[in-house]
Amino acid sequence: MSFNEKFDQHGAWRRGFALRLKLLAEWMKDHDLLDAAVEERLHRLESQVRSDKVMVAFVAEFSRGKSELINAIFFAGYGRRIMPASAGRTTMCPTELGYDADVPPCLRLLPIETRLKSQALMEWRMVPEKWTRVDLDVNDPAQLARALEKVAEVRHVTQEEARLLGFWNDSTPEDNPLVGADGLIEVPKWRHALINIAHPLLKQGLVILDTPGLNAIGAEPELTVSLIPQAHAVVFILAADTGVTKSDLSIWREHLITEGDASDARLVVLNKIDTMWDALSTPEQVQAQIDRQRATSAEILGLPESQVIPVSAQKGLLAKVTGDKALLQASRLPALELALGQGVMGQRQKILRTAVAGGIGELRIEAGRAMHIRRRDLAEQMIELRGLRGKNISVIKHMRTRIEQEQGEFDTSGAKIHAVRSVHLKLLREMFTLLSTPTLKAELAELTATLKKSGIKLGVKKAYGQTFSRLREGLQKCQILSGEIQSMLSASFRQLNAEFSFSLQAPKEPELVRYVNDLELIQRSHLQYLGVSNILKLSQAEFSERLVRALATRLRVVYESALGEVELWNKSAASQLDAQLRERRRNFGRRLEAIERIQQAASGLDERIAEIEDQENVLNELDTKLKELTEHLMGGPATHPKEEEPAPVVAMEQAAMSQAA
Ligand SMILES: Nc1nc2c(ncn2[C@@H]2O[C@H](COP(=O)(O)OP(=O)(O)OP(=O)(O)O)[C@@H](O)[C@H]2O)c(=O)[nH]1
Ligand SMILES: [Mg+2]
Repeated sequence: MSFNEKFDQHGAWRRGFALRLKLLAEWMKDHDLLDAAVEERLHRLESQVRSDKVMVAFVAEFSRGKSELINAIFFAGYGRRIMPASAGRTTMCPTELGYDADVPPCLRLLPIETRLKSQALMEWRMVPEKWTRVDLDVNDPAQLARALEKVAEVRHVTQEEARLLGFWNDSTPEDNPLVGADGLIEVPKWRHALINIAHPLLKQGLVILDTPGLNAIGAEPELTVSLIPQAHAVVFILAADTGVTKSDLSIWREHLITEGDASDARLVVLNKIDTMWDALSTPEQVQAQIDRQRATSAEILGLPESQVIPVSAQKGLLAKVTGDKALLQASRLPALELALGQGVMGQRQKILRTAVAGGIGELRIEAGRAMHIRRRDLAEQMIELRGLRGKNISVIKHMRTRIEQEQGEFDTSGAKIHAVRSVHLKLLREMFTLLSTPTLKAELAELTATLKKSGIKLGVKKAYGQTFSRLREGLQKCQILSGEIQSMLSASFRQLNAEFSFSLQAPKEPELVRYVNDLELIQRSHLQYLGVSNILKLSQAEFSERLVRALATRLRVVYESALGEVELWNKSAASQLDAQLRERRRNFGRRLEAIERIQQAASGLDERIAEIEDQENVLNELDTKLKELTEHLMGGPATHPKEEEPAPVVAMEQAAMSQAA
């Protein structure tokens, strides 16, 4: 199955999943199984699957055929070349192709001058008015292609301007661009381009990143330290006619070498094999030549040969446009598409499905708990009622008094429960503060200040090291706090269980170790980037500022997801408590009501017992249904929704969180 087909299939699965999840939520709501934690869980699952984007980045020296390959794989359906691809430098700014339903088809361009300001690219994304917008007509491929030519636009600026924009550096003269006869320097006109089109694959969450030929100077730090490392797959392109050149190798080292397990998300393409098709050689000789080039390239990059895929993007595009099957085979494009499909999509799907399965498991436990309480309450009522059989009026009266007394005691114990929660909340607020944006900002402000100090050039590693070790310490402190909260929760839940025969269970503690690992990865990618060729640029204040901005956007993602996990953990504990308190109150109500009815002889005892039996049956059915629904995540019956009750503990915590934030 090719990448496109595999992606399509993945999209269909996601759509089906979202629908089934929605039906499950409705069903749960109808049956009063939707407490705050379950709702949050459903919400997460939904957005996890809906917003799951797959980014494939194309990285290489200029003119290796990145844009042409994108045309051949994704846009041959337009019957022509869509992304500009031509000899020499063509794509001048990183170009992201994706689909956002809320925005009309358009090309948005961020002027290069925004580099003079300190905001990170991620922040510019939030200010649409700073981008130049060109509307696209997807039904007119010629217009589309013409509009996209803008990503190749350049400007000519003075040396001073080039320096300010980050394209000129006096300490690395060999990397500087050539100065024109007029003394001016050519720089990209745009800093970043976003293309929004309703291409079927993009609509399903594929994001393609085309990059300009990366040379040492002028590349956006954000591209290296954030966009490329976060791509789910990176396609690195070599040209068969040049082999691995020195600059190919330095790009490979700077952007593509990753430690750890991401290696199957790296594909190396040996493009332009058609340059070896030579009418004077036999097909075998051509083949041998391609094989040789492939083996040499693999060896230089330190990869197994199987990971270098020879293709001809240009002939592949031509073959698709003209419907020439033999040429398509010869271009070997289908083999590359297959590898992309299996490697990238297979991996991605596996990860997503595992995450989803974990979420559904938790959901089941959470919803199962509510049913368990109800079942137990029914059993208790049953015992109570059976005990009333054959008893006289005074015994029944006495029982009523006893239930009322129990109810009174339970109400006063509410204060105790809240006292436990308030200690818990205090610790929790400390965690929220440690993971908050202001804390992160303060750390990074310090890093910027240190990097800006002159003479620091060689102490960069140390400066980064200090910042990261402080961040790590913060996370470790969070871990200790969460351990404390967890043991407090377990102890107080145990106590409440004993006292009120609740069945509270402390939810799984958040695993903050994961985030410590994320920090490590980020630190490593920054140091790798700086280590290669950019360390000298740190003497420029704007450069270090931009670098730290890029770092901040990545760290924020980590901190936000850690915070999210802590919140979910807390919500799950709070909503359990809420649910049990609520059910218990209802239980008292039901018991009193039953006694009343028996007293008034409005309905007999046997009738009431039969009613409870019915309810037990209904509950069993619900249980079976929930299992079935979660197992296949299939549609459920819709019945009458019930009104929702407020959740006091959760509300109280939300107030506390917004205070801490
Ligand atoms: N013969 C041959 N030429 C190719 C092939 N792929 C791309 N080219 C040509 O190589 C030139 C550069 O291709 P691009 O796609 O613009 O290269 P790029 O890597 O995007 O380059 P930049 O945008 O400058 O970074 C164009 O003239 C393409 O037509 C191929 O498979 N065979
Ligand atoms: Mg290009």
